[in-house]
Amino acid sequence: MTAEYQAHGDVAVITLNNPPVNGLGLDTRRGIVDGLERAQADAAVKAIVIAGAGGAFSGGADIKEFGTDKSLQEPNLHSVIGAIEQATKPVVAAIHGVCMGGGLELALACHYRIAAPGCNVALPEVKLGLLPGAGGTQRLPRVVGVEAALNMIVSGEPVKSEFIGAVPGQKLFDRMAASPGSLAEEALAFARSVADARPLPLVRNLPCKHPEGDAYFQFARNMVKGMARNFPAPARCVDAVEAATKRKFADGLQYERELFINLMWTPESRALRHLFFAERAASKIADVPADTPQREIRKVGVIGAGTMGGGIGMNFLNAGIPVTILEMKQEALDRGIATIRKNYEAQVKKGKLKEDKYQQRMALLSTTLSYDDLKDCDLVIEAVFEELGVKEAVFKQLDQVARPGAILASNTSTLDVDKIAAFTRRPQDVVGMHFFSPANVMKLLEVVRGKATAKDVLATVMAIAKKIKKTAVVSGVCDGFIGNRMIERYSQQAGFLLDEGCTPSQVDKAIEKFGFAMGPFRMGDLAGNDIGWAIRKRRYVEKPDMKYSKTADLLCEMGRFGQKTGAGWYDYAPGKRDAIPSPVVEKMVEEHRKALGIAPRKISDEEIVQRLVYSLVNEGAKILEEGIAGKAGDIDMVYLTGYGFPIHRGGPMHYASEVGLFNVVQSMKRFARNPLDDARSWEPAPLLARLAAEGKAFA
Ligand code: T1G
Repeated sequence: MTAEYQAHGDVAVITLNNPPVNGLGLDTRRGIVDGLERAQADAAVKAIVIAGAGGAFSGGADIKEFGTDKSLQEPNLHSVIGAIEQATKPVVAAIHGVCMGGGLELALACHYRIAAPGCNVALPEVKLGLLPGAGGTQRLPRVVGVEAALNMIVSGEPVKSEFIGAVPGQKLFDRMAASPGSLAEEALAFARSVADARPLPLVRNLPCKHPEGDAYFQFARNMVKGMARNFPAPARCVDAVEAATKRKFADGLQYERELFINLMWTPESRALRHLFFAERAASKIADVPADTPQREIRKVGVIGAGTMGGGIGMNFLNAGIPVTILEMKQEALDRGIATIRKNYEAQVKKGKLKEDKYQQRMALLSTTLSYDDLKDCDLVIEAVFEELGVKEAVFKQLDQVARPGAILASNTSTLDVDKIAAFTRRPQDVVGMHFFSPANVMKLLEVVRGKATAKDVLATVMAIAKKIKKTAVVSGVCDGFIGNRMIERYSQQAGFLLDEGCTPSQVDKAIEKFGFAMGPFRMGDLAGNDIGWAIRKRRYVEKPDMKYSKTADLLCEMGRFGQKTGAGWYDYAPGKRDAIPSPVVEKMVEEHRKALGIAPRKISDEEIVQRLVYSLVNEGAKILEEGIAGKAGDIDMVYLTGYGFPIHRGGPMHYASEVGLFNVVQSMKRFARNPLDDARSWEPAPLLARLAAEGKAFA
């Protein structure tokens, strides 16, 4: 059983023991109810304690059960909560570590609660697109007050138990234990002290009012509307808590239940639940066991003090890891260090970084012009010019000086990591660590696994990625790895849409309405259109049969590289970043169409979005099938954390599964019939075609 029963004299203790966070799965719920029955049937038992084994009281309902009948199977969480409230002997919750979601709701049903300090207390359901669905919106306001409860429920953020316990008049905790270590004993003693107390106190019987109800909830609704653009749950949280102040408890509970069930089936909640697991699964590599020994990373070397090198270095400084940055020339080094200082000083100015922390981080930074100073680094990351010859020189030097066992990483965004590894006598120590610009800001890190990359190198890099707060996703070696390989198809479609009748701002507006942070043309102007130009020039040689719109090249031939040249797909006022539709560009596109004899047609937003998003999906399916990405969820994580895909859509692969792969393939067949499009690129990846034919989704 994942809920163990033990009598300690006249107190029965039911211990939740469902690792890793004592999720309230069916088996655990059964164990609680059985334990309550056993304790009430035993005349020697005067009181009952519910506690959690390991580091948590309970992390809430078992999210893995959502969408399965297990989560509804009796005893469901409501029945367990009812059994606790109706117990004939006092039930005391002994809370430590983590008390979240259904775990907190279960504790709120107990007659008493004793908490150890340091426990994270939260109702985080809103982060899953839900709201507390087992009484949390009705009980929490009754013990911590309406406003504190609503803040916790709408934010989903944890609050430390000692902070709550210190609030005058709070009724969440009847007692604070001295420490997590003394909680068990103190809970037993407290249970004995209330063994004869009658009537047994119920949170549901406490009053729940707000002095300026209507005004407060109107204010709350206005606040929530601003922060919850694409998500329905926060507004429903306000509705549920308001019901707690206006309806009888039972009615409020029923209303909460209705709201919860409705939210459970929203695409936004399905997307957030998918991403909850996808984010955690991304750090797991199928053939690298979780207990693979890791190499210790005490000191990091970065080669190249340019924009990328400096940003990469900052990640490690921020995590308290000493960094040595190597450059070839002193002025390049000075420029790089000055940029790092400027970045930190900007954060200090905004109050995001304390001055002493800034100084601490700079104290961890050393610079050098000599490879010899990298000899005791445990991890060296090169961020030099993206040209294989330059990488070869760097890795040959590194091979000479780096200590045995040092991990040698390349920040390359397109080059073959296997070729780079072959420049050394230690290919097993070579890996790609592809950061995204700005490297100290973007969460995504593509960890590129070479054929020879050792498993402990991968395990170490995935662990250090977590330490520097990156979302690491493993990619195999191919041109563009996962993200850039997919965005190439996306950009290809964006160009065709211009040829066929769209303006840059029409395409951008359509995809930004879908939820992307930035459309392809605004993105190009930000990143620099010359980057794509260089890749296409290479592509024209390597893959002459690959079709592209010429507009992007024409734009670059006009020197319109984007914000960095003051003009790109859009015009920009001097020193400003606001994208202004450009008559010059629109004229260039019109003339280009005329030269091709293309009569422009009106293209719907729906077609724009489908062609852009499904081009990602099709390439993603190929990446999955080739084993470049291990899981569809990994591809979603790449696109969310590196390319601004809308979170409420769950990522390209999840979104395609939601639309239905059959429908995606049907649309692709329609696009393939468009003579101006590239029929070949709409041939469904075999995996996509198979899943669609079988009526399946991406796993
Ligand atoms: N259900 C199932 N698995 C869970 C889980 C949960 N509630 N919480 C965590 N896990 C798994 C997670 O997938 C990972 O698994 C492992 O535990 C460690 O997680 C009616 C319906 C608790 C603060 O939203 O916030 O109650 O990858 O890496 O950093 O109102 O997990 O190892 O196989 O995050 O120490 C509400 C979600 C549910 C809490 C621990 N509860 N979890 O953080 O570890 S809905 C939540 C967290 C609900 C009721 C409703 C965090 C944590 P694996 P981790 P961590």
